[in-house]
Amino acid sequence: MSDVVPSSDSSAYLPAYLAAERLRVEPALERVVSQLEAELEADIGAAVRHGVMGGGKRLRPILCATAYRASGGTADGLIYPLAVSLELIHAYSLMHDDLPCMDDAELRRGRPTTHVDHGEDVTARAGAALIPAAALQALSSAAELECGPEGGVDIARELMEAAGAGGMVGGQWLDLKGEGEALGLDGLNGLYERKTGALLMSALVVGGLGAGATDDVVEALRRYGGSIGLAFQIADDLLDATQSVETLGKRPSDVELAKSTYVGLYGLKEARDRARAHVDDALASLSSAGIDAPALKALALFVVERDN
Ligand code: GRG
Repeated sequence: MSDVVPSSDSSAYLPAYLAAERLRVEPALERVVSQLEAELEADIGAAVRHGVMGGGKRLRPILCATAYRASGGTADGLIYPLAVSLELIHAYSLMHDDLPCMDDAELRRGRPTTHVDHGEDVTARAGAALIPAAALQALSSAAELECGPEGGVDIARELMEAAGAGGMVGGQWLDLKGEGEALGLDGLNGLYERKTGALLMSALVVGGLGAGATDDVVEALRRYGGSIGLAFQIADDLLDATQSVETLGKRPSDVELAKSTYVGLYGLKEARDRARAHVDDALASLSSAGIDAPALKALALFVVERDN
């Protein structure tokens, strides 16, 4: 099993890989958003467009498509419609996370948050519309990929479980409850695994399932996803503590929200070391299943070395 990227040790190709991937993700997202705009009231559709099409790294669909190829998938044109179902859930989560009843954020991806431009009630409805849209998108694109009825259900279940109470929603709940409290390592890891890690992990698993990968490969992708999920959120803590509002394009910061973070627990150096150790675990998971995927290796490093 291998993917299209020649080598993982050169840092030069990753930006080109990410840019090429985004060029495939954006049109697939545009198709879904246009269809939703046609179905929804104009104000809700406009908020959906703001929340989904406003930039972002597109890491989850890129991980999904990369895992698909690493698992032997070859229908390259058909994986992006499936991969964007992950981004629809991610976009809704950011729209709702930024609402005044949650993090009350005014800036995201360098722009006013969706509710600042479109209002709270419209943003709440637009975000909710993205949840069933994501499930339907996963089911219809799994059918196009000829995953079979069971494969489609497995994919949709994976996505919805990751998004649900045992995953992202549950993690967000812990996050909100934990504001102003000093969480220890176990509390913080449990929160991060659910709030951020579950959806990142499911991006990998959905890619593997889309390719009809063996159980061993899917489980290795799951372990890889779990490790990079933690590394990603620790890197987020590091960025939050070290980068300007302009670089990050978001406000408020964790400190302003009185959140527990790895930086608060361990300081910058140890937090960085711990993030890198999770990347090593992710790479070991790939090796253990014989997955030779330079792009997945490079993406694991990107997760901790990114600057926004
Ligand atoms: C009902 C309690 C309840 C929750 C609803 C709002 C919500 C569900 C979940 C929020 C989950 C959340 C905001 C997790 C943060 C994940 C995270 C680190 C986001 C930043 O991801 P990037 O860096 O963003 O990939 P870009 O902008 O690049 O897409």
